[in-house]
Amino acid sequence: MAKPIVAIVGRPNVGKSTFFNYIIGERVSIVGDKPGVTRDRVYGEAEWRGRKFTLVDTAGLEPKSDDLIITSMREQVEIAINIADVIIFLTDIKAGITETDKEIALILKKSKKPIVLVCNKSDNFEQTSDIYEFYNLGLRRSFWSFFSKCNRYRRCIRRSI
Ligand SMILES: Nc1nc2c(ncn2[C@@H]2O[C@H](COP(=O)(O)OP(=O)(O)O)[C@@H](O)[C@H]2O)c(=O)[nH]1
Ligand SMILES: [Mg+2]
Repeated sequence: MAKPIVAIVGRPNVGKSTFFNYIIGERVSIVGDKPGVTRDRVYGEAEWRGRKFTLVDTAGLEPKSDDLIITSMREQVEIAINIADVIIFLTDIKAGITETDKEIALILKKSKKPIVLVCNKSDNFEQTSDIYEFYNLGLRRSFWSFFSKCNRYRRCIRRSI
């Protein structure tokens, strides 16, 4: 069987590249403080409990306005839906749901692909109750997980994938 493809989608600056690098275990993808630093898709090979998969960090060019961000994200999500077997939808628990997140959720819902919704930047335990807001995205049949570059939630994400 061909290796499954897992694509990471999400608006700029939610931490896609950081997450990708963590799973791949090397600093392949570019991480930055400014939105949109990854210019193209970056592919990496990953393995978890003997299951190999290809992880894709998607991005786009640097959109300046909210409208352009939404257009570029839409493209990114469509590409992910076309190429991936599983899609990781990364959101930022500190920022909460934004218009772009809602747009992405709408497109993902229409696809029949399995979705793993990740509330990233869950840096401390108190923040995890903010996850309830994400029910408003309507992704009820998806898997849910927390992630933070700095704590134990790193573990549970691999189980979800
Ligand atoms: N506090 C916090 N910051 C994070 C976390 N993950 C990523 N970041 C920061 O968020 C910024 C954007 O990260 P990046 O991976 O480039 O986001 P991308 O645009 O979605 O690929 C960087 O400054 C990261 O260090 C996290 O779990 N917690
Ligand atoms: Mg990036």
